[in-house]
Amino acid sequence: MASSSVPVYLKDENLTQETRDLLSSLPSEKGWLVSQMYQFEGSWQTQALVQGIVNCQKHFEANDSYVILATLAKSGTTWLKALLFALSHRHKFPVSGKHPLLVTNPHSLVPYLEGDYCVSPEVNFSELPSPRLMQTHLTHHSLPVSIKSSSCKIVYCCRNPKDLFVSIWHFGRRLAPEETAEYPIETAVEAFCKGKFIGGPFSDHNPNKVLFVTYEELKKQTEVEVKRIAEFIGCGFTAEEEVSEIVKLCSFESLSSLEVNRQGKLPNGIESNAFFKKGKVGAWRDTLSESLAEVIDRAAEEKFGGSGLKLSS
Ligand code: PAP
Repeated sequence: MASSSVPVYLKDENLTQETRDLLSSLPSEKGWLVSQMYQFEGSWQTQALVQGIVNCQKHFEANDSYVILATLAKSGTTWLKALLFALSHRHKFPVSGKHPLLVTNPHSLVPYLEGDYCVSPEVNFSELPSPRLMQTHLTHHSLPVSIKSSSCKIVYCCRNPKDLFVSIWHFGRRLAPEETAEYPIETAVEAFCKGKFIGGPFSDHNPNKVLFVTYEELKKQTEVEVKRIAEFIGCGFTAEEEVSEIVKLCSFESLSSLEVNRQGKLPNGIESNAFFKKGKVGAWRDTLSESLAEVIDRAAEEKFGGSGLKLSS
């Protein structure tokens, strides 16, 4: 993979012999975004992410004060990172002051658990202010034991599969044009429906002790949902407090127009503006034909039908 903006978790460096041995025993397939994906504990990962998962499962110690944001990539991670940071630190950083979100990309304020562990097993989160916010794309099954056994909170956000696919598709083409060039959109939809994308499949992300949020509800009634999230993570709003300022600060329009999110790169090499494309529900219509949309709808119906979960747009 030649692109210079490729983040560390898509590269094949820093692999231990133990991980190399493990990888050689796993099912693998050519991927979109990366040349090879590996099926580890039921989901598809890059080599580096398998290393990161193994490292964090061994070494990460969550305690009750952690709040974990769990998502599939492109389901609203950046937005939720901004909201969780703004909510939980609002007394230290009032929206009216010099807010860190005005000068820092949300990804630099909330660490990416298995992504940080790709680089080294020695990751120190002790400097993070309390409550410690952490983000993961892992399924419940793969989470480090301490996350499951402690009383830390998990906020889980998901998104309708067509917008999710289209968001991944454009991100992938931007990040790794040479890899995705050989991958027509029809093949990518087929792979997506079979769960063959990094972090996939999209149906097996249902952890238990969680607050369940959807991108679509968050768009539709942002203030109501943001108050619900604040209550859940233990920093509910008083009757006098205004939620609208935080909602505005973390909105797509506000974050995507900030200099820090328009220019430059994150420490992992991804361009900061890659996380802000349209930020809309139903934007899949600009990319997917009706017939490809139906392919995803059918796959989603097979996975979610009968569960009561509605992710339509
Ligand atoms: P990640 O998992 O790689 O961090 P994630 O933030 O989940 O990505 O997804 C990016 C999507 O969220 C983009 O959607 P789109 O491709 O359909 O446009 C991006 O535009 C959208 N997004 C980013 N920030 C916000 C925000 N503040 N409000 C709403 N949507 C947002």
